[in-house]
Amino acid sequence: LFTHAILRKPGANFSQGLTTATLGKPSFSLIQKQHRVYTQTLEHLGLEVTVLDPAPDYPDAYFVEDTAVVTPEVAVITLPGARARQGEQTRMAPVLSRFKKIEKIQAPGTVDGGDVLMAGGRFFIGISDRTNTEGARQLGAILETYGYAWDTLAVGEGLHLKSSINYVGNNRLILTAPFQNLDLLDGFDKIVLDEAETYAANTLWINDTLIMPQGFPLAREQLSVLNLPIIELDVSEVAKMDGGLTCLSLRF
Ligand code: CIR
Repeated sequence: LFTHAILRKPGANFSQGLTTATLGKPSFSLIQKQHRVYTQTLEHLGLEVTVLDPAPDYPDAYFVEDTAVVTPEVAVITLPGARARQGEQTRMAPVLSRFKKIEKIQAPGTVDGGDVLMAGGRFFIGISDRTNTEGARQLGAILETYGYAWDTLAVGEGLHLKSSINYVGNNRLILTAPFQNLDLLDGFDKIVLDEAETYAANTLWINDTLIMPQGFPLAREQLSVLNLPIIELDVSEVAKMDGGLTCLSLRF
């Protein structure tokens, strides 16, 4: 059960963050509204939410998920793989240290939290343009000391592992087609997304409620077999910056 979440508000310069998306010009007032609704949704689900102020030097800093990997026992402060984002993690460390014991990824290792998936008590670490094998090795070594099993897998397309795979409870993954036949994921039940709806892979499972991005009817139908409440949120402006629902919070 998650009891806490940490978020950071997007700042007025958020559109200067990194992006490869070609979805148009993002609106500050609209992302502020979408971020508020997201915050309220987590509060309604019973989480105690800490909302940090924007970090003006880091336009991507509201994607807090990338700065840490939080387990019940420990918060591992990452070293984000994008040079422009290195430094966000040092802002997060003191905040998380109020809640958890802290460990840190060290250069030349890099890890973005968006590449780290916890599924059924074990960890999958995506190797991507952001997370390198040395970062994965360091993270895995820390997780092992707390009794967790871990594996790496290649992210391939998409920014982060969790752009393409997420855990939705009850031994089930929601994922895009390229990941469906991986031996490593054999033991899981899978919801495989339609090619037109791959963005819905970034669905957030919180205390047996599913929060999914708005506007993916096939994915919604597929998820309905889980018999969990589903909340759809509009994150159009977040998507324009290559982000999604999971990126906007650290949950623990
Ligand atoms: C970046 O490129 O780093 C940001 N614009 C988006 C980060 C999204 N984070 C995530 O998927 N965990």
